[in-house]
Amino acid sequence: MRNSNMTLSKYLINEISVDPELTDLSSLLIDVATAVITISAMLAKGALGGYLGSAEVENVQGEVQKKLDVISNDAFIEQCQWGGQLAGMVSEELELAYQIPAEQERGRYLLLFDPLDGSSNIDFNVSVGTIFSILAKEDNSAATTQDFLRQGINQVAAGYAIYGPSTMLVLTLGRGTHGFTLDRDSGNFILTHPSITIPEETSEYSINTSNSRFWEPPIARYIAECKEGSTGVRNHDFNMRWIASMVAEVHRIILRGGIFMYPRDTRDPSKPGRLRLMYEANPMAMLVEQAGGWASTGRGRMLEVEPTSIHQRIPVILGSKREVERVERYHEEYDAGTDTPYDSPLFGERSLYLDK
Ligand code: AFP
Repeated sequence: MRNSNMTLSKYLINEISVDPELTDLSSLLIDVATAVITISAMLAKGALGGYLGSAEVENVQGEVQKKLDVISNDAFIEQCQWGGQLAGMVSEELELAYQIPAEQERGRYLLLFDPLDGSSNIDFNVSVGTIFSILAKEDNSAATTQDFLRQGINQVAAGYAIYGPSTMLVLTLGRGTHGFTLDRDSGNFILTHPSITIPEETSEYSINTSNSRFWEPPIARYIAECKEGSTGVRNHDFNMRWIASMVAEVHRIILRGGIFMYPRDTRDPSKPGRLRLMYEANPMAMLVEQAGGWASTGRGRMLEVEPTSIHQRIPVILGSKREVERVERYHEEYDAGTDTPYDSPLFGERSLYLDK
């Protein structure tokens, strides 16, 4: 599978030979990869780097930023703004869209990113990641907020970096999902996982079950059935994983199958989900679809959601196709009132899970 000669640069040169229009996009992706290497180096230092702990400020989401959230955000902006490919950027860490400095050449691409996803894990040396999405404008005029508000199907590239025992960049330009591993000796990303395919079926689910009392009935039904395993309607046992780092979760799922859910819940009616559409859900949805999986809100294809704001939250259900489709079906049946009463012991008190 591994081709030690296929660096990210060579891979992109191949892509350009198929479509010469990809030249600027490829340059931008090289800048993104350089930012990833910078972040990876800082993370690898751990406590020795002096970067751990809180920055003691809140971001636009009302979350207390870690020092590394701030540093990673700066690294991304610094590395990507000077190449002349970008019209603007959106980051989880910035309230407003970032404008390319006036003296700087602009391009027509828009970069949206979460510089450090799962940062609550950093202090404990657990895998974290970076997620990014790239859109294209018609021209290279300065980006307005409206320019970013495009459905995920318009993404021209998407990817994530996972900072684990090794650092990997997983990427799609719309022609499959491919994984590159950072060779720390040469500083190159090497294509180690070409054309990743997510197994269609799975026996593994990922969800934060501490939120179960806030779930909607279709999710409660799905999880109850998984938990019953071979004694219930699914007829086989399931396993569960929850790392609280979406990148790590998605990475495992695209390599060995599974379903990831951060569904809508009733904790805070003003928030229809926890994850952000533009720089978390959409890029992951593109990667997952390009790997043969499916990504949904539970009530529709993620990539077709019409965005309303750059920091919009959305319910996320993604991974192995058949499982995600099953969860979509449970939503459909519930919404139509045609879901059959569930006779699991967990549903003995059906009102536990269903609207009263
Ligand atoms: P941050 O980007 O703020 O670190 O949040 C990470 C995340 O949004 C996502 O990676 C996880 O799936 C989720 O949080 C875990 O959150 P819970 O603590 O609610 O399980």
